This record gives sequence, C-alpha cells and structure tokens, in this order.
Amino acid sequence: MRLTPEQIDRYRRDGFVVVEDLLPEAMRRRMKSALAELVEASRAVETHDQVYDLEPGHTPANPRVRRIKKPHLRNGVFDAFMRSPAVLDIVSALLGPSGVRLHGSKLNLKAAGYGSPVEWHQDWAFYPHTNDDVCAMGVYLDDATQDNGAMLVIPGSHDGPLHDHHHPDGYFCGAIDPERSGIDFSRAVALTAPAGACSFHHARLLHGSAQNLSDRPRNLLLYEFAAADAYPLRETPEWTAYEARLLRGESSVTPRLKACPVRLPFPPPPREGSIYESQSLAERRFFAVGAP
Ligand SMILES: O=C(O)CCC(=O)C(=O)O
Repeated sequence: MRLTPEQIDRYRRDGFVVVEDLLPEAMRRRMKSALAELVEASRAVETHDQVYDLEPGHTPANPRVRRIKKPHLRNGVFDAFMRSPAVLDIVSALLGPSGVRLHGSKLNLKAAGYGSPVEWHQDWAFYPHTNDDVCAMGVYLDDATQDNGAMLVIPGSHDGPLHDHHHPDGYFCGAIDPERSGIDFSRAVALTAPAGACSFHHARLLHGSAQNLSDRPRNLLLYEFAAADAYPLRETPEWTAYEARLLRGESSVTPRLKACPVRLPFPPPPREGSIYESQSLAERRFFAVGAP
C-alpha cells in the first residue's frame, strides 16, 4: 500500500497521518496471541526488567503489564511486520530517500479498567537525531476510541518549539509541565481508528494519552523509525547492532545535518527504565490517574 500525495501532504502539515487496514487481520491475531503469551509469562516477574514494564499492582496471580519492551526481539511476528514492503514503502515516503533504520520498538498495553496514561511529550526529547526525519508508527491491535485512551496529538506542533521535558530539579523526566508550557491543549485531537489501522507521527509532534477506564483494552504497538542518514545524538550505538537495524537503503558514515531545536535528555532521571517511570517523577500531571 502506498500513501497518496494528499496523505503525505497531511503528514507534512499536521505531523501525523492515519492509514486504515494496513495490518492484515491474520497478522493482528498472531500479534494478539503473542502478546497474550508474553503477559502470561510475566507471572514469573516481580519488578520491571528488560522485557516488561509493569503496572502498579502487578502480582504473579494478577499480572498487569504496562509495556513490552522491544517486542520485535520477543516474537517474530513483531519483527516481520516492520520489514514488510507495505510498511517500508510508507515510512520511506515520509522519511526521504536515504533509507529507513529502526530506532526502537515498544508495545503499550493500556489494559481495560486501569491502563496507565502517558503524559504529554515529544519523542524528540528522548531521541534527538542529526535531522528530524524521524517518526513513530502506531499499530492498532485494538480499536482506539475516545474512552479507551486513544493517542491525543496537537496538529502542527512538529513545526513548533521543543518543549521543556526536565524536572525543576534539573534532571530529565520526559514529561511536559502542563501549566508552565503554555500549550493550548484544547487543540488536541484523538487518533481514533479501528483495529488494523496504523498511525505515523513526526518525532517532534506533541502527544499523550489518558488512562483507560473503559472495559476494552487499547494495545498499541509502536515502531520508531529514523531516516538512514539521521544519526542519534543521545548515544553512540554499537556499530554492528546499529547496522543490523537498517531496514532499507545504504549504510553511510556521513549523517545529514538539519538545524533543529535539541535538548539532550540529561542528566538522567533518578528512576529510569521507561517513559512511565521517568514521567512518574513529574511535578504536575495533565492526565488524572484513578485507583487501580
Ligand atoms: O501509548 C500511548 O498512548 C502513547 C505512547 C507514547 O507516546 C510513547 O510510549 O512514547
């Protein structure tokens, strides 16, 4: 499937585009059963680790998972979809001709009844690159609706400033202070779409999502992609592993530079491991958290 020129224009103007029916139904079912197996296996885990970020209240008898880290390394189905021509054709159209590299992946569960919110942020604050041809693809494993925590975005904000994601005490906490930021949150739109849809959002786009107090889960698989000639500023990657993440295009040691606002996510927060952990340190929250 290819994007129409109108869809590409919309991504450039608004900073996001949603494409329905991109994930084949058989693959969606395989992803859901791979996810169910991973949640079942989380009974063996008591604290966050390399695979799991756990919801408050998780116990072996009552497993509650907030995020699967790097799902493309956990089950082949998550690896296969990001390499499919349908996905790479779209991502190439958005990121340009140099090629596509996987930066990372995650699966945010947002379980029915308690799934945690994600405070407003810009992905760029977490992983700035030498140019901003960087995006995240959301794969809707379930319907995303107004009441089950669909992602909220501020259209056009990818062209605006990089907001402060630091705590007043000086460390990076990965969340924007809703009062100090001056952002007009009434402009937010919800990326509601049926299961099988995929969204693509620019790394500088403002976004967040509310707690899921509905009785339906909202599992969202996310792949982070960078243009092949965008080099990460935060870390010096191990070269062989970095090259293995090149999904399309040619390897190059000549990154493309573009003047973009950058603020490195340092010093690191006292609690690290996932966005949920670092955001739990934020002084003020936008999204309410109900009792689990
Ligand atoms: O799961 C969501 O609704 C938001 C995800 C997100 O923005 C993130 O994990 O960086």
